[in-house]
Amino acid sequence: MGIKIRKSAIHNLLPLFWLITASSCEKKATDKLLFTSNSKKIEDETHHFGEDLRFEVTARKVAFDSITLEINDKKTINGNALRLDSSFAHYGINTLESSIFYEGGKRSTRKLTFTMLPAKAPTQGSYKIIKTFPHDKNYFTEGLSFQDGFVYESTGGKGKSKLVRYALNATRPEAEAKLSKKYFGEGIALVGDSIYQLTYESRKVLIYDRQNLKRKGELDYPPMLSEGWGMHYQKPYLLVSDGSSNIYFFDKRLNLKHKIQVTTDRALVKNINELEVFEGKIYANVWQRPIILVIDMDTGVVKSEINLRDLMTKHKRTGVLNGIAAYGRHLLITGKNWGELFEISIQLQT
Ligand SMILES: [Ca+2]
Repeated sequence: MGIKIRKSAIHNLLPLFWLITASSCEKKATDKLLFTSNSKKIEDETHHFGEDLRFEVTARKVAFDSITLEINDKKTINGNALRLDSSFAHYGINTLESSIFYEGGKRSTRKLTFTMLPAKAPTQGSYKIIKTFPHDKNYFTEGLSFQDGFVYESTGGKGKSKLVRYALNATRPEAEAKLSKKYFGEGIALVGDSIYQLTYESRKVLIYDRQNLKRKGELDYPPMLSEGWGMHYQKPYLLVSDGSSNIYFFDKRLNLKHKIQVTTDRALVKNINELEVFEGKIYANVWQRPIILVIDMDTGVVKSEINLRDLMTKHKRTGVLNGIAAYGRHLLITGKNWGELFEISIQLQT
């Protein structure tokens, strides 16, 4: 039941609301008259480590005493310029709060964001098909893992979502768990004796026994995750993507430990999807693009990009690439409703 408020009570509250709104609007307007700054330029431009970030203020009508800058709640400096350093800034979106002190202790604060990108462009990696295995065309692939001779796959679709386990080369699963209609299966991670499965919009991680694929628990999504897309377990972290540029690092109970933002020299990369950690780097699909990104696990910087467009064209694959699993020194890759699962080797330039 909703909370009922008498009309007269709302009337009594209105003048106070107007007062607060009016006074904060007035203050902002006054601040604008008092100071102008290059905040828009800071927000629009991209920034790099080793460069200076300069917050330029012009005072109008008043004389200001001093400025402090606070970056990512990590570093405060007195003054209007600082050299960008990895001890307090990171690749992706950073926050900057400026405080301008004027007329004997009065303060005007402004919050803005600035974007840090790496200077170096990703190198172009290449691949070679080693072997082709069958893949069930009915699988709307959302997550792929491989361990001890078996492929683990999560498939999506309302009423069609499943978690399946099959031997490489097999066309039928030897174990499967169907999801109820309310769940849309997404990325999976093999976590010891368990399998974690993300769901798209239901905000639940479903937990299974790895041997028999029986459900044995679930976890709620923490608030910072917008949706569940890709997942991988790299001890001690569960890596999770949610369709943004972020890759979150959680513990096994979904407590956030840290996150990275995926960047190239040109921009933040959105729609990070299925994940796999392979040879110390994160390999990620980008939704609706025929590429695999090779991402530095500490910084989020895309080191290399592998374009698989010709593989898709050659095999007339229209469903998007969305499965990556480490397979010894090679990768297994597939896509939504593809008839094949490809074993590929990767060559990266350094
Ligand atoms: Ca994977």
